[in-house]
Amino acid sequence: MNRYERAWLIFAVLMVAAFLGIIAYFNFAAGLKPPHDVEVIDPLRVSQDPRFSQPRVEEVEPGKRYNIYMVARMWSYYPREIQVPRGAEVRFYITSPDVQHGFQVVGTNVQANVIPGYVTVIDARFEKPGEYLIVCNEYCGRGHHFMRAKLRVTEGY
Ligand SMILES: [Cu+2]
Repeated sequence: MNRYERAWLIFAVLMVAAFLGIIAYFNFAAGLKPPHDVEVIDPLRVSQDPRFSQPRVEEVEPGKRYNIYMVARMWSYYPREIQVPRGAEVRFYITSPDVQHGFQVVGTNVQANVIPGYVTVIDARFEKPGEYLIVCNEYCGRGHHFMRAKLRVTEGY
């Protein structure tokens, strides 16, 4: 075998080994895996789910823990305004009955895709009181740019 041919063959085999090694490392050693325990929901029956038939802020532990059930649809969020006290543990449950939306609380690191058929769960804590704009950052049709809501973080409970 030509020595260049042999060198390239060895190089290619080493590259494949390196790529498989990287995948194996992140899977087994670092434990990074694609999400596998995501709740599914029939997008046509979103309004029959008690959490989403009445989108709302639920006070789990006053001043400390809140669940927020939200529906993202063309082209609004429900509820349109939500309020939580600063520093509380906030868990968002969001779903979409129509197309994919992008839930983003501007000025924070809260941002996630909302995909019909799934319940998106996001944990957050807002330390700075004030009003935050919630937008849709995934183009979802003609009224996409109207799709927004408001988060108010209050000084205390
Ligand atoms: Cu949208």
